Amino acid sequence: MHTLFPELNIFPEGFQYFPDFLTTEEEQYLYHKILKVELHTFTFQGFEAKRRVESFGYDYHFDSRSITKGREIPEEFIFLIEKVSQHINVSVEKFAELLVTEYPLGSVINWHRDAPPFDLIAGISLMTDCTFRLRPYDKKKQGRNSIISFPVQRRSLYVMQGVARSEWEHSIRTVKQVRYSLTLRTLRESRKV
Ligand SMILES: O=C(O)CCC(=O)C(=O)O
Repeated sequence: MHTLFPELNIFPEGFQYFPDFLTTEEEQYLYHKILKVELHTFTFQGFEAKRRVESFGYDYHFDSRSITKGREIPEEFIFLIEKVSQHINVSVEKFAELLVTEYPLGSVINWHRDAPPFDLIAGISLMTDCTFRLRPYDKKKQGRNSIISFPVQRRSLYVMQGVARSEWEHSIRTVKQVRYSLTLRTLRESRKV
């Protein structure tokens, strides 16, 4: 496993980090494709977040915690799915959803576990680094010393599954420059619609 701190392996089981996953050319290509995606402000229970999103493949509805089939994943992102698939040895067909997110200057993503219908999460970061944080989901295990905070660099890939996905939650600290992420998700077997 390639991690930023290979000698320390600070991550919970099921979290992997791969710096320099994209080439600079691939990052630029994807950035220009993202600019063509019609993003909308993320809202949750009536509150508007600063970040803007669009999903393909499946759409997750936060209020009902359910998914419906979405628009097809655009052709220009397929090479990315193939690259991730090869890198982590998960078949292309398993990647059911692509979420495109723009984090404007000063935006965050607060502590959360990923949406229940999804299983493996693969996150690709573009245009700037961010500070990513993990902490136990169980409130009794939370505390200052339980937070793992580390840089997630532009052009990197992280993968969350297993314990890191189910027993930990994650957040991203305020971004200092506009960040984009492409999140690929597989579906839990029981959630296929
Ligand atoms: O932008 C990222 O890398 C994290 C995305 C995320 O956690 C989410 O959309 O739930």
